Amino acid sequence: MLNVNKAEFVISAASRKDFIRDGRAQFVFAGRSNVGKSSLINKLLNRKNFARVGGTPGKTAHINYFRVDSVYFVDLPGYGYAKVPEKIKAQWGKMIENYLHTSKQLLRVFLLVDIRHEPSANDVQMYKWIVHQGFQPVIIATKSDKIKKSQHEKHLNMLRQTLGLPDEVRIFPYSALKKEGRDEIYEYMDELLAEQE
Ligand SMILES: Nc1nc2c(ncn2[C@@H]2O[C@H](COP(=O)(O)OP(=O)(O)OP(=O)(O)O)[C@@H](O)[C@H]2O)c(=O)[nH]1
Ligand SMILES: [Mg+2]
Repeated sequence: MLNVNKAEFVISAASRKDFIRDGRAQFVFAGRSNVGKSSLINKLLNRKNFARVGGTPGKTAHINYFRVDSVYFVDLPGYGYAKVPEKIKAQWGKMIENYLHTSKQLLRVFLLVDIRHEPSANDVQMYKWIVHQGFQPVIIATKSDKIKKSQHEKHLNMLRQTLGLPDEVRIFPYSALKKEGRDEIYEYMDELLAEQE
C-alpha cells in the first residue's frame, strides 16, 4: 500500500533533460486540458493544491513529477485546448511523445476522459498512441458527479465503444468531488506494484 503521506513535488520538467529515469515505477496521467488530471492527483494525495488546478484550461504546461512513497505520479500537460498557440501545442505534443517514448519505467498510463462526452479525435489518437508505444492504458472517466448514477453504465459503454477498448482494458468512473473511484484506483495500483515485486 502506497503511503500517500510520503508525497512531495519533485520537478516540473520542461524538456527531456529533466525527465526522471531512476528506475522507480511511474504512474502517468494523460488527457485533454481541463479533464481533471491535476484534480485527480490532488485528491489521490489528499492535498488541496499540490498539482495546480486551473480555472483556465492549459494550466499544466510542463510534466510534473510527484514522488509518492516508492513511485512517481506524473501529471502530463493537457492536449486539445483551442486557445493555446499552435507552436506551443506542437511543443507539448513533442514533449509528451518524447516522454512516452523514453520512459521504460511507466507502470501504467491512465488516460482521463470526461464521462459525459464522446471522446474527441485527440483522445482516440492518444489512446492509440499509448498502445502503439507498448504501454497498457487504463481509462479514468472523470467528473462522474456530473451525471446520474443510473446513467453511468450507458456512458461507460459509450466511452468503450468510441475509444475501441478491448474488454481487458479497465475503466474507472471517478469524481474528484465525491471521491468516487479513489479506493478502486489505489487497489489497482497496489495490485500492479505487488505483481512487479
Ligand atoms: N464536477 C467536477 N469537476 C471537476 C472534477 N475534476 C476536475 N474538475 C474541475 O475541472 C476543472 C479542470 O480541472 P484540472 O484538474 O485543472 O484539469 P487538468 O486536466 O489538470 O487540466 P490542464 O492542467 O489544463 O491539462 C477544474 O475547474 C476542476 O475543479 C470532478 O471530478 N468533478
Ligand atoms: Mg493540470
